[in-house]
Amino acid sequence: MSRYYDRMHDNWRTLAYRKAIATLRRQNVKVVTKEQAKALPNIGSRIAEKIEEIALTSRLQRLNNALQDPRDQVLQLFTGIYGVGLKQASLWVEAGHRTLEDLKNSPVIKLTANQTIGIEHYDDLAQRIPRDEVAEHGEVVRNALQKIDPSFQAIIGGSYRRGAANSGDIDMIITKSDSSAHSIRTVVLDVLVPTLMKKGFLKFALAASKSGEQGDKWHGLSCLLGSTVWRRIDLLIVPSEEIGAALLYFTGNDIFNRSIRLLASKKGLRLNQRGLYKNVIRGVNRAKLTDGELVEGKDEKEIFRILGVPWRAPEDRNC
Ligand code: DCP
Ligand code: MG
Ligand code: MN
Repeated sequence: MSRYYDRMHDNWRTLAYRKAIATLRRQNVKVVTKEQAKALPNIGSRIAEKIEEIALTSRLQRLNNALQDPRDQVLQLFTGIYGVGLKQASLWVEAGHRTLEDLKNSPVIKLTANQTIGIEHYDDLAQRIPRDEVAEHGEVVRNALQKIDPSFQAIIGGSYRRGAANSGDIDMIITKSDSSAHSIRTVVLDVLVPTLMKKGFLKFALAASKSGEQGDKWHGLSCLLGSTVWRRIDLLIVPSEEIGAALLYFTGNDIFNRSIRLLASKKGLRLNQRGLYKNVIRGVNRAKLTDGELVEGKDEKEIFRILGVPWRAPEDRNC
């Protein structure tokens, strides 16, 4: 169900199921009845009923229906295109489109550059990336970067840093000691990316969907020499002052990040991908009124210590 809702870009339900799954994983006795399930954290009555159905019948009717409904199947196909949301997908379905070919050949649809690439590489981008291959992509980036300037560091973050056997994308955290975001950005965007494009490793720059943080990230597609499979890669530009907070943020997972941020805010602190701040003035509903003063940004372990949270290795952050 979580994967189904994720494909439908229903973030709220995806998260609800992921939290319930995490709770179930922690149990050491089989959960069979809905009452048993409902008594556990992060499991509401709707999910509890589904748990009981699965425990008793080894299947889930709601999921079978969802996977068999033809309209849902087309929606899943279309929302599976990189950069296509539920709204866009629904409009295409309403207009009578059923296949990727329909979209490509339609005389009226104007696909964006991202969507065109998303369709051309649909199967590649739907696959998870084996851990060894993530490491190889990281190695290509690191070697190119250190050839430009040996004092650069390139760390693979995201699910890879959490020890995952496979990843959805490659998250490369790029930093250099005593360096500003501006100086790192200049090297990454003006030298590293063009070099790797020319080498044929980087294939395509995806237009960022959200502006704002835009300048500190490069989203694109990469492909190992001798392979034909294109992968999603993020280059994250991090000044040395912020490397601890950035490592924390870009290691995730997203649920862990939410919890630790909430914990910080309950202690009157604020944590984001740049640092841990104090004396943040908040108004109603914890709305932030001032940025506050930086307490720690450089050292990941130090951020845990100041928050009073025992150190959690990246492998233990799969919430
Ligand atoms: N992140 C977050 N909240 C989000 C998106 C991302 O806190 N809404 C943080 C935590 C993630 C990290 O950024 O671990 C990298 O984002 P990814 O989307 O690449 O997620 P992962 O690397 O964790 O998983 P995947 O293997 O699917 O890439
Ligand atoms: Mg990732
Ligand atoms: Mn990513």
